[in-house]
Amino acid sequence: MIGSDERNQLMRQGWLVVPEVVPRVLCESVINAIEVFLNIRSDDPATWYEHPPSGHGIVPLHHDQALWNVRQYPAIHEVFADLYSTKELWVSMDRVAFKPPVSGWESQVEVDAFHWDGDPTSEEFSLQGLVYLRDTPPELGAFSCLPDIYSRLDNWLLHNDPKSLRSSSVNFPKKVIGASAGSLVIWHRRMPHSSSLNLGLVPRWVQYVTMDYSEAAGMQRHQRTRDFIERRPPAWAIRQNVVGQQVPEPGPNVELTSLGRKLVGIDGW
Ligand SMILES: O=C(O)CCC(=O)C(=O)O
Repeated sequence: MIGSDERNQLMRQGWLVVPEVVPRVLCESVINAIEVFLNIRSDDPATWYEHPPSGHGIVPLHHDQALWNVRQYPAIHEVFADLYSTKELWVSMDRVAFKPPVSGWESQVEVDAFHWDGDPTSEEFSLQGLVYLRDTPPELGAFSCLPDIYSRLDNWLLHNDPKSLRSSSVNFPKKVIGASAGSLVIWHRRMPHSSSLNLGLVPRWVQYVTMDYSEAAGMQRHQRTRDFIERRPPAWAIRQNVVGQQVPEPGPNVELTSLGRKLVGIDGW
């Protein structure tokens, strides 16, 4: 249960950690799906570096049953329902990430570029989130953000072009947010964010999950239902064309609970 204190904290500081929302067994199933997809082994470093890396270690997998079991896990919905003050939400069909410890590959990609995924000038209340699938201390490439820019964003935008974020971000303290397996890290869409270098000894594993008002602008029910049934990544993910993306994604049909059907948009609330 998220109370007004946590909601206020999220609004004020731009981020919130809800500890251990998802059971470890569900997290491990997602890790297993990533291992199968990438043909890697979590406990075998020799397999970690065979794939072309991308900034946060994005893995273009969206429709595995294990990912859906996390998305339709009731406690995740409860957290977002408390934050949005309505249970009538749709879940994102976002992907997962696998980021091995630094080993030279990180020099080829921009791993630390702070950004917004949407328009930072928008006043809309909209959240983003991820679940750490294993314990993720800060040095393990944890989520990072710039609360000082967030807290004075309107003023910052008056004096800065959003495109300058990359260069100006060096002047602001970076908050690196570690948490235990199953924890949900949520941030306001106006928070500049990134992930940090994995300076640990083991990979970082993440599933991106968020929710938004159902019927929110731009989110069409028939498109979502079709994406789900046809195992298609969301259109924005197809546009990004991450290496290894398959459209549609192969695999057996996903089973949804009655909550899951509502979170997709197949059934109404
Ligand atoms: O993976 C992370 O920690 C940050 C992800 C990110 O930057 C994003 O979702 O846009």
